[in-house]
Amino acid sequence: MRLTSLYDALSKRRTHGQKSLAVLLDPDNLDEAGCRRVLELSEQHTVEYFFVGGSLVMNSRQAALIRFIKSRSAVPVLLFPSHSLHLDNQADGILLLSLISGRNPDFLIGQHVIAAPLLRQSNLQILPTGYMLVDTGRQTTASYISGTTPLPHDKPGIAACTAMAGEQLGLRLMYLDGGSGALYPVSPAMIRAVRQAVDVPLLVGGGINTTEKAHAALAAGADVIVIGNQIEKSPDFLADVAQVVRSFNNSRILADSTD
Ligand code: 1GP
Repeated sequence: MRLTSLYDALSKRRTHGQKSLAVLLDPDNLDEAGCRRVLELSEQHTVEYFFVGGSLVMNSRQAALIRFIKSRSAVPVLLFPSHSLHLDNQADGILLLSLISGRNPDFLIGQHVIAAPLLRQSNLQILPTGYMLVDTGRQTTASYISGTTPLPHDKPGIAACTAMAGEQLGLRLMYLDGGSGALYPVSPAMIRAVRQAVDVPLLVGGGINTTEKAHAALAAGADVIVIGNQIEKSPDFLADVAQVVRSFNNSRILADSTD
């Protein structure tokens, strides 16, 4: 399997220390007005990716949402599927998630076997992703639906070894996720431990609902922060968090030019 241009771009950004913002749009939660507002804001503030998905997605709503985004925005759309049926060729790519924090074979490999021939026929760029759910204070839809136990919040060492194993198995991205609407985000200590353990780009999401939490995740080593709920609730948060990412990237450019 050839690595894709979306992956190459992300990997290059990581090499240059450039951070990215991904906005998660859940077809089951978003109304048209909210989506319109998010798309308008993404014209003025840099959003690197739209992730589309959720744990209980209805396919017709997902297709309509992707069509809506693609008709109005040039930002790449990546599927963030919770099931092999959640494929859609209108998107640019797919986070092909293997739930490596869990021990449910269906989400480690089973769903992927079902999806493989469909993916082969599609034009979707494939981003093989080690997906790690982290305990963040309450059971999330993702851990309930997947029937898996999330990584303990205060055990960065387990997360680091899990990511290391995922990288050794050939996964090209790691995603630490507290789950949508997490009570608190993945800890900076865990992000740092995973960052030190692997070289691949690191995505972090779940419960990032303030600019301080966004900054903390980036400072600890996240390459991409993923935000869903808070932008759904209050679309203008997109502008605030994009500003945090921009200042991070500008300070890095400044540091490089004075080296
Ligand atoms: C969930 O990481 C994403 O899978 C986003 O979480 O909705 O809490 O921002 P939030």
